[in-house]
Amino acid sequence: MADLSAFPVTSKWPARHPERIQLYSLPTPNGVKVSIMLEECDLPYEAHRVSFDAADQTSPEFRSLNPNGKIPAILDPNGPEGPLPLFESGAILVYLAGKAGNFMPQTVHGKYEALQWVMFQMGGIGPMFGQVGFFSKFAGKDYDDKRPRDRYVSEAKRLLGVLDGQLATRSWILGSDYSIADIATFPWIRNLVGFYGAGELVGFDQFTNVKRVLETFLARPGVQRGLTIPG
Ligand SMILES: N[C@@H](CCC(=O)N[C@@H](CS)C(=O)NCC(=O)O)C(=O)O
Repeated sequence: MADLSAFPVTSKWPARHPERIQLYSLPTPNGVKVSIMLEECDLPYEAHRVSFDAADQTSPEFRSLNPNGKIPAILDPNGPEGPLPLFESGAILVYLAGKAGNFMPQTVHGKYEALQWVMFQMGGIGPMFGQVGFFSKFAGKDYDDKRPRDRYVSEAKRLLGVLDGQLATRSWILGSDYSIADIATFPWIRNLVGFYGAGELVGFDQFTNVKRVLETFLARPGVQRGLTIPG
């Protein structure tokens, strides 16, 4: 039986199954990337809810795992060199792809292509779409000056155009194979048009290839399960 007692996060969220990957998350666009990946890979894991209402992400126990105070984070009791704590959803997806031997191309060129699109999501789509949400749905929507909102909307449109071009001749971001690039990206597209309600603002209807692949993504059983975890 794995001993995770050296990790303070387990005192706040006790592991009932310490031999399984421990996931600390919420079903947000960054959080579900990891639950979808775990479901798609069929890896055994135990999910713990990090409640934003209770500011759990700022607790010393959670910060001992992620000093950046953001979900998702994992603790793998069976890491290659012992228990492995990990935060940043992109790094977690790369790690899990290696562990499961799935959703990552086998060739060196293919791997870097996958990483390139994961970075595109992490550095572009995630942060920019997040700002669109702030300025169109949350506190920023009441600001009189609309220039910040317009700047982020315009950048979100540009990024959607790049993705739409990539998907014009492909089933998934890398081609015919579903990968961590898709798992990183499509939860954010769903969130932009769903939870943020910014579809009209960014002219989502014109991005027909992104729309098509989003629908295929959302129809996957592993995606549907992952979107609700932790319940
Ligand atoms: N780059 C990070 C971003 C994580 C992130 O922003 N998580 C949000 C939820 S989607 C969060 O924990 N927000 C809580 C807070 O900022 O207090 C990743 O991809 O893991």
